[in-house]
Amino acid sequence: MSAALNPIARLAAFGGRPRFDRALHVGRPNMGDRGRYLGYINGMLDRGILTNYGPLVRELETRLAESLGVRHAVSVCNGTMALELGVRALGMKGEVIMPAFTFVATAHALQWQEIKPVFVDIDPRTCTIDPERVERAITPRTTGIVGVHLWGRACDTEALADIARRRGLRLMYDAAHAFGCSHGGRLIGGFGDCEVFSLHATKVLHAGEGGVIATNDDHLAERVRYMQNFGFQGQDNVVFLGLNGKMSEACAAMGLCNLDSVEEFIAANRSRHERYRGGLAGIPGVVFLEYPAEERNNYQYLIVELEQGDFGLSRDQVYRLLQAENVLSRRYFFPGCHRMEPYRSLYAYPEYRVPVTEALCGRVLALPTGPQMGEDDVDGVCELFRFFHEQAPAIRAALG
Ligand code: T4K
Repeated sequence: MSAALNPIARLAAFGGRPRFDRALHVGRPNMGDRGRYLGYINGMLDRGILTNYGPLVRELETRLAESLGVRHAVSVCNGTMALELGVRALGMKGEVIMPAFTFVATAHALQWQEIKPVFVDIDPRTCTIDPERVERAITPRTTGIVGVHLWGRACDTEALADIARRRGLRLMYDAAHAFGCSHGGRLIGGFGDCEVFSLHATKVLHAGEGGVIATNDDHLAERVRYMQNFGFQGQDNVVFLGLNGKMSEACAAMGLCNLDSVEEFIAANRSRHERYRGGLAGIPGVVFLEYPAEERNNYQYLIVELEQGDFGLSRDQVYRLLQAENVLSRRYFFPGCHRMEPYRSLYAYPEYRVPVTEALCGRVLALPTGPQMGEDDVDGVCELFRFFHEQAPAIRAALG
């Protein structure tokens, strides 16, 4: 197979025609039934209710709360806003402990409110925040912990709940990647004080833009609801400092339409995951990120780690070679929040404090997956990896 590929890939690796004639993206939106979507939109236009907690937003919230098995699913305009509202409604301030290895929105949601994000390392087995490091990072100024269920793999919720209870801290989860994932047989959504989902276009369930705060705490849900609507309780009564964090009806229409099809998206993701696993098996230096077999996952992210010594090329070399082949992989989440502004300038985080994060940041690649990818596409990406490995000395020499 790789012999047949060789002429094309060799040319591409050195500036010829790419292996794929269209770009393969990470994060192409999953799309539900177009007719159903247009039905929701037509209903919205007929009613003339475009926002301010309309019927589509209400229906989405009800269905999400049912799907997640929680009492409240409060919709907002995006996942970052959901994080900010959660942090604020929980009364976090001072310092909050979170992993350095996440999308930067998790950190921004804290810093935007002048809370210091205290970055700690991750557990290499799960790539989620390491509870032992959390315990060691607590100071008198610490008010909370934000865990991130990275790529849908759950945090050690038991250990974190224990720390939060013993030390009197609030506990929130960034579950942006984790819709439809479980932990200990329980769906993610009901852990901690609240869990926050992103419904961004790149997520397994999306509304174009959107976010959700899931909680079983009636009081917290009420606070978040008021805060995301300028602090209004009723028509004239403002009870909190608030802002405009509302989800629009058009976004809710997209969310409802996709919720109808989310199990199909997950099934498609899973079949690509299995195909990649087979196609990449046995290539030295390619470590395939597995999801625990006993838990549910949405398989929205297809992650590999590259060990340069065994593979023969660095992650960054492979990233660029793939780009030349029209495979637009992503280095999620390079280089780690601690190395981004404003954190790099504001706080000093010597590398040794997050060594697992540092190592992973240099090795990780997210590959295109999902319904956009045919089986041939997956096979083609795997062939490229095999070819890059086999030709690594020649490629290294050519790249200089
Ligand atoms: N917490 C975590 C752990 C997160 O990962 C995120 C977001 C958040 C919080 C915040 O949630 P939101 O506020 O976003 O709801 C993307 C997404 O913008 C972001 O939502 C996501 N995580 C992050 C992991 O990835 P970029 O800058 O990498 O996205 P971008 O625009 O390059 O899109 C990725 C690819 O998707 C593109 O190559 C093309 C494709 N794409 C994208 C969009 C938006 C499409 O084909 N169509 C589209 O409409 O951040």
